[in-house]
Formats: sequence, C-alpha cells, structure tokens
Amino acid sequence: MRAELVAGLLAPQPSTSPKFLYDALGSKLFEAICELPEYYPTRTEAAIFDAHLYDMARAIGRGSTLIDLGAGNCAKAARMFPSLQPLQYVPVDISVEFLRSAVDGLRQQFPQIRMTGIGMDFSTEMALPPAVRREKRLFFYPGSSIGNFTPDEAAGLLGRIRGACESDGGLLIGVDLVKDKPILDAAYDDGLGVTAAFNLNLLRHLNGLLDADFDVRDWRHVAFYNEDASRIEMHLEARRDLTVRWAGGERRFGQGERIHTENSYKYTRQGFLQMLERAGFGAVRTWSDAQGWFLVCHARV
Ligand code: AVJ
Repeated sequence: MRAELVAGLLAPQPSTSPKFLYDALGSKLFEAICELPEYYPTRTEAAIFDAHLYDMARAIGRGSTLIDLGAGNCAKAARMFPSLQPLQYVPVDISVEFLRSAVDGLRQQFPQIRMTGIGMDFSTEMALPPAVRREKRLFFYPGSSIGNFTPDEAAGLLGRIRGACESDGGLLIGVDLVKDKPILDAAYDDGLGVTAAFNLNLLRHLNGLLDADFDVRDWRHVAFYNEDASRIEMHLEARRDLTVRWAGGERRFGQGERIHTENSYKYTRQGFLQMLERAGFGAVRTWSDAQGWFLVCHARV
C-alpha cells in the first residue's frame, strides 16, 4: 500500500487511488455529500429503488443469495430484504470490521436470512468462500461505484461478476448517466465545500499512512466534468511551490501542479447495456428517473 501510494505521488502525472479518500472522516464526509442538494446520485437512485422495489423483486424472484459489493453500513440492501426475501445475505467490503456491527444489527432484525460478511477487495478478484451459496446469486452494486473504474476495468469487473454466477445468477447495479456539464460540475464542487473537504481530507489520511507532511491549506480542490472522457475528474492543486516530505522520500510540486485523486465515469444507457452484453450477461431490465439522470439495471446471466 505504501509502495503503491509513493509510486503514484512520484509519477510524472501524480495520482492516488480513490480508495484512499475513505478513512473514518472521509467516510463521514462522503455521507454528508450524499445529503447535499447538488449531489443528485444518491437521492435519485433511492427514489428509483423506492418506486420500483416490488417490480424489481418480481423480476429477480425470491430466495436469492444477495451479494452486496461495497456494502458499507448495509442500509441499501437491507431496504430490499422485505420485498426480495433473500435466503442468504453476503455483504462484501474491504474492511470486515466496518461490516460487523451493521451485520449484527441486521441478524436481530432478519433472523431468517443467513448472513455471511466478507472482507475482500473485489476490484482485483472475486474469490468467494464456500460458505456462499452458489444458487441464485444476485450481485448488488449500487451507488454508481462502478464509475470509479475506467471502462476497461469496469468491463473486467462485470466479467468477473458474470463468472461468479451460475446459470440462475444476476446483477442489480446502479449507474450514473451522462448529463449536462453544469449539473455534473456542481455535484462534485458543491457550494458548501463538503466535496472539497472530502478531497482535501485525503492529504490528512496520507500524512497518517506515509508519515508525510502535507499541509491541507497549501492545496485546492479542483473537480470538473471532462466531456471527452465522459468522466468527472477530481484533483488537488498546489496553491504555491512546495515540497512534501514523507518517511523515505519527498517530491516538489510547482504552483498549479495537481494530484489526480478520483475519476467518476458517466455512461449512456446504450453504452452501459453494451458493456453488460460484452461481459456475458443476457436479458436486462432497466429502471430510471423521469429526468433520465440515473439508471438501475437487472441483468440476468
Ligand atoms: C462513491 C464513487 C459513487 O463518484 O459520485 C462523490 C464518490 N466523489 N463525490 C461518485 C464521490 C466525490 C462517488 N462514488
């Protein structure tokens, strides 16, 4: 992890993986982002799920093995339990610790659902232990988290999900769609500065991880929609010439030089359906909001 971070910081175009945005404070700041008027994805996706929950459950069928990728506090999946009635719930997250308290609470509430929490970085491999039923696997990947991957990486992940399904498996996924640039720009550069704090907090996290001396006040949040690449880019830009030192190394940053901290790809409906098909999925049903801002897909094997 240290090696990965340092290599990113020393690269000609410095970058860090978006996973480093989520230390304890970063996760709280992301929760705050989800409440912002400018940040439409969370609210729009929740409204789609609320409006079509029973239609989705009918398309999926009861008794699934619900595998929740990046489950976090498990809240999104738990809202589907009454309509979906899964046989087994498998929350997956990088940190099992984070899952444990959420899963303990859910066990009390839904004693009839078998729960198996898994700590795994599913972005690199989909190695599910034998305790996970093979029958009727439904992978659940909401929140447009798929947007953090490049289209090539996303296609690879979808292919691995497809590979972990038997003939009765499927995927329920939320994807943010391409829309007018001003709406996208505002969603990632809000008036209150919460997204700026979320981005800048990365530097505090790096100070802890690398024993580095980033001064948050020397950096500026930069986020914009890159229309050619169909992605939001988040960067941290040096406000002045400076040198950052960490245990075993250092780097000079000139004023205006940037660290690329996140991409958030946006898809067209057609483009995403094509990617599902290329990954080997068959019949797809989709649900969207009236403005066509966000898409939820159920893809069968
Ligand atoms: C958690 C990756 C879906 O890309 O919209 C929000 C992260 N970054 N504001 C997104 C994020 C800045 C979010 N995802």
